Amino acid sequence: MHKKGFPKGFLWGGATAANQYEGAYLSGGREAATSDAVTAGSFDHPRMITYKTDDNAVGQTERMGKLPDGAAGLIDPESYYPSHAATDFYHHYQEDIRLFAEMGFKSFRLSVSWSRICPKGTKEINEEGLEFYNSVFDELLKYGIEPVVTINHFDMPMYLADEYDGWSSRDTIDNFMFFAETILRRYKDKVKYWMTFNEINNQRNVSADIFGWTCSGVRFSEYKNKEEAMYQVVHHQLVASALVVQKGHEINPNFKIGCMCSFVPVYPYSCKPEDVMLATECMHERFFFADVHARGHYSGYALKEWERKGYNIKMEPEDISVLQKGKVDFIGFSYYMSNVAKSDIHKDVSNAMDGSAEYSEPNPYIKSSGWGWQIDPIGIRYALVTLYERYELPLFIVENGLGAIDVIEEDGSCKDDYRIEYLKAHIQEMKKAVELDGVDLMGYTAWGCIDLVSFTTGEMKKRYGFIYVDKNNDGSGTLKRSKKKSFDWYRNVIKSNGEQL
Ligand code: BGP
Repeated sequence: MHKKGFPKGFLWGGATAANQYEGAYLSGGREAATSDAVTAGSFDHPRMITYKTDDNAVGQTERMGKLPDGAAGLIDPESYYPSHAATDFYHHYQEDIRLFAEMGFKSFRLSVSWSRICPKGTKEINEEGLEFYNSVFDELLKYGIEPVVTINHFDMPMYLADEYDGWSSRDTIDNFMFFAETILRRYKDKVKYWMTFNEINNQRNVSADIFGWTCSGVRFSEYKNKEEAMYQVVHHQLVASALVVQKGHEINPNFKIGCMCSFVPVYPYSCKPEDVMLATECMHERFFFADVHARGHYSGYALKEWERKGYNIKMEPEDISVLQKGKVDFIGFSYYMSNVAKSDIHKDVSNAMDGSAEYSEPNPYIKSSGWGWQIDPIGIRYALVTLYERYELPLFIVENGLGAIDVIEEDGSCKDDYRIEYLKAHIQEMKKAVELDGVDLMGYTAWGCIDLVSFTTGEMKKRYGFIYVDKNNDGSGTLKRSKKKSFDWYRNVIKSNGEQL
């Protein structure tokens, strides 16, 4: 019989990240992370990194002094840092999880802040930090919500960035493994779904320091060859990810451990063979990291790129077998937009935060969000089919959503029909991938299910949530939570297992 709809046990839910949601950045024994030194920005005003160790550094940085205890040296008193308080999940987790449960969430994606568990990133544990996440997991499990944990989402302890130059150093693998093993062991009976590094492939954008800095504690602009430095960092992370997969399965064979990549499909602008071939090359960039995670080795085009450009990526002899033995159980990915490649253009896109690249043109057939992200629901089906046919692994959409400015009416309501429309169109296409294309899809966690800080701009006004949080771009606000119109809509989607959209 032809089975219709989403599978039983489909993991509907929402997604967040500590650096954008948790706040309490110096409470409970936590120390500063790289993301805490990034100011708020806007669409046309890039976020600034206000900490550096090198006097001659260039880029969007300013010298604010040496790293002291806590964080004083990374703070510019004139600037606002949205991660410090964010929307304060730390003090609101019970209230927020109650609201997620009311929507019927089957899963909730969050990340563990490394510097809350190991304040300096070294092998010293902060018991209070472990206790915090323990309480969060208990609260989720109380309502039957599966935690989906990103081990590392865009932050690293400041101390490691300072002393080791972050992931440039091979020693960081060892420190990270200590942190990862600590949480894998501690929560082995509470958490089943894990992902290693959030959007590991975003770092490929070496023209904007924010990606390398937050993900890896490295400012690629300080390197003579930014791209080579990025590949070295990423090699260390890929090895660490493979070690986590192996260690995790040893700790609990039932763990499902995945990777997490940002997936922005690239279409050819036209049927001109040059456009088609360019799009194929651009897709190599998209696959680069997932290929290693899923197949356990670097693909031919990757090795050729290094050879052609004369890159010398340092590896230890055992790395090849580590990568091979640490293949992921599933592919987690974010999907927000698609892109097009046109062979006869080349633009400067340094600091572009709208997903555009030097070869891309706006797609004339689709609209964009207020932040220039091209809205393409069919692209989510294209992404699912492409990834599934390439890897034949279960897929998990762990981020998707519309960043928009919400208006609170006088009666306190928020009529976010545009968000409902966006999500509905994407879920419809996602359903086709399951029903028609036979994709093995584990779940769907909508990004920023409760309002949180935008990563690319640091704004509050770029909201994604079903739940509104009273907090403004300048940090003011009561933090009061209220339901948007999309709250009831999503509750019904989950209740009907995606049948009623
Ligand atoms: C992804 C990140 C998230 C999140 C999301 C939306 O790249 O994994 O952390 O922020 O994008 O982006 P933004 O917040 O910039 O709108």
